[in-house]
Amino acid sequence: MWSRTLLAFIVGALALPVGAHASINNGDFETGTVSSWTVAGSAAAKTSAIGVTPPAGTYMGYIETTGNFTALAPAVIGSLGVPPSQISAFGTGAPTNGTGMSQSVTVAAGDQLTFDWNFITDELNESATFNDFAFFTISGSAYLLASRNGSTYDTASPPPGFDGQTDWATQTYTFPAAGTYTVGFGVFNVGDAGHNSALLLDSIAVPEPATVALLPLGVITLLGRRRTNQG
Ligand SMILES: [Ca+2]
Ligand SMILES: [Ca+2]
Ligand SMILES: [Ca+2]
Repeated sequence: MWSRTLLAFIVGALALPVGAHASINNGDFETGTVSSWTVAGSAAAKTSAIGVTPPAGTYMGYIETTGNFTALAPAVIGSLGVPPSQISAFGTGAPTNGTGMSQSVTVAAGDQLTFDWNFITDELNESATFNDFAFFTISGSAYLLASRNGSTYDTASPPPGFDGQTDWATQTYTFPAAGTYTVGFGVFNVGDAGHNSALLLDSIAVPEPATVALLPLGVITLLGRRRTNQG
């Protein structure tokens, strides 16, 4: 009797719908590509061969400011769907070219986006005029992650072609309301189109809601009651 009830409870718990919740696709880049992401500019999945070790797995995302496949700022900003004024405020000068990468995700109120990022730049021994920067976007809003002039850098063993890196950091964002949001990332040259800067990304995710994690506690509680009743 009890065991059947318990079994029914466990099966029921496992079958509980997660709700209107979708995860980020290919947020760990372990496909070895940037599939599932909408790209404006130059993006790729990279390995530790570039001189920076990804925080998880073999691959990390890479978007850059300089090179033949980058895009002009208006195209990148348009792709990310944010007001240009928000972006120009980050760089103390007009952004020229770079890359944006985005995808949409459906979340519940209170869900949290988390990701690991590292900004690497070749601008550190150039004029401060060239204030390259990186940011993330949530639908119509942009948030600065790092800039040439506004961040501190580890210059001990820079990846080839760059002067330094911020090193990996974890960023979070809590969605205030349920809905479908565009999650985006961008990186821009400022002042000219030379001297590369790149934003490295990994483990971009919206973890499962906390209610799912609590379910095993319910099972443990029920087991505890069962023992009490028998004793
Ligand atoms: Ca990875
Ligand atoms: Ca340099
Ligand atoms: Ca630059």
